Amino acid sequence: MTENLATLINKRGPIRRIGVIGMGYVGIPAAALFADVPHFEHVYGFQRDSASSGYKINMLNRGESPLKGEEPGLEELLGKVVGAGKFSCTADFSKIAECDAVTLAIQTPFKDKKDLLPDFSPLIEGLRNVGRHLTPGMLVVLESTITPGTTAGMAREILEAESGLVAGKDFCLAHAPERVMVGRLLRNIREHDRIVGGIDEVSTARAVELYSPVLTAGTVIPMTATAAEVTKTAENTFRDLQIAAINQLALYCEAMGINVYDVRAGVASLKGEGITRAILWPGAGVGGHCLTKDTYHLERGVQVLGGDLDWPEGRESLYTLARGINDFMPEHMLHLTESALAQVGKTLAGSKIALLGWAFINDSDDARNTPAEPFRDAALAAGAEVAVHDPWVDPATSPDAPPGLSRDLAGVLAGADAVAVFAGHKEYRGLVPAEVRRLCGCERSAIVDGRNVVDPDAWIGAGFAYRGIGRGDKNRHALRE
Ligand code: SAJ
Repeated sequence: MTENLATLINKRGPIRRIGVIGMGYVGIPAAALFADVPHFEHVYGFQRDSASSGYKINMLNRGESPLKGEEPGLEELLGKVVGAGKFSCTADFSKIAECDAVTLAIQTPFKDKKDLLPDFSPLIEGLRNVGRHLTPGMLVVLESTITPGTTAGMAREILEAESGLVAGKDFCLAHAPERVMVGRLLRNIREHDRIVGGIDEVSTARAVELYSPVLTAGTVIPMTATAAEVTKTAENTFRDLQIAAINQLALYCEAMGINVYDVRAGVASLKGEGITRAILWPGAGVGGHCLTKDTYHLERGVQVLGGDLDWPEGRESLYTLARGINDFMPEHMLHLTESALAQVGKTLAGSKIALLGWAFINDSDDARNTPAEPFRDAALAAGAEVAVHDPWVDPATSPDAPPGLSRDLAGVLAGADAVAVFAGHKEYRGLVPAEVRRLCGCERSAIVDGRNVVDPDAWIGAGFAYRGIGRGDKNRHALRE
């Protein structure tokens, strides 16, 4: 099997031309970094010319980044590689045939988390496009986070069916999961170690050849494709678990009348060899395209690959339990809002809530699966009016923007009975209680801090009813005149 493949690779020679399918938060920085490697001749960014995303093609070919949030160095790098003629974006997928290596960075959301059904339709379409133009000796890499077993299973089948070629004999196939975070995309790709897993050794080696030149600080960690899939889904599942642990503790601290941040600092102070307390930060919930679904990819992987799992039938897994805790936090924010409104003699019904921060993460335009959405929906269902403000999420272009999203803070605060902070944007860290009170224009208003961005004493002192996640030491305060 692999001799044939090894011969094909030797005949083809070193990787020179690369294709990246999916011009999003993962594909754009990856393509730009590949194009910046001196010995890679050209990189195609493949993007469907769709109504919602087609605009990216011309922007990228002008060397402009369609990503709104702050992405240090990305615009400059795009300008450089487009200017040098090393990167171009196209909707002509037939150019895949010119490539030595093609990567797929396509969203893999879940259709139904309860039944663990992922929506692989965008990925399948991408794989079909690759399969149609696959040539012997080419390398195909899945960068999307996927259910363990997908690379050697569904992906291989589609590529073989579309191309008539055989993976591991006629072409290389691997998984090299992305590990990027918005706001530091280039740095993450350059500096994080890169997990690379082929369906066989030749595929792994070819993928190592592709990624090594891009890394400045990280190293490539080779393994099998399935181990790479489990590594990625597990690292996000563990992060979600760590966040659930501190969120549960925050709920306990509120009930016990103490400050979770004191406790967190205390727990984090225990250091020494072998002792690391990866204690994270509590908050209004977990959003994004990763932590909200990767647990389910891992759980599904066990179903797909794990024949003889020794675990009591029907007993919930620790990981999905953690998902449940993090999904509860927006509801908890509503309970805190209700309690604060009651302290100023109001109810959810008939009140106006100013929701500050629609993005799922600080100082970013990324609002995928934002925890602010279930809060807004529940508050509306309870008869409240909800006005949403976010300085980053663009109402005009963001596919995740809620109706009425505004960048006019004064307008959103006008008449607000309660202010609920869902994202820790820097714009909210400087809010002045007296100014907010003036803008709200109400006799009494409430502030509910889901990201620990405000100083409770300052707001209590200004006559607000204050509530904060984990702030049991302040949530039972008396109202000030
Ligand atoms: N969050 C908390 N408390 C924390 C950290 C995060 O409530 O202490 C919340 C955030 O507010 C956000 C959500 O969790 O709503 C996710 O935040 P994140 O910082 O995990 O951001 P992601 O989802 O973009 O990044 C994660 C990272 N995974 C790990 O660190 C294991 C990143 O490295 C991955 O590349 C990314 O998922 C991904 O693409 O998989």
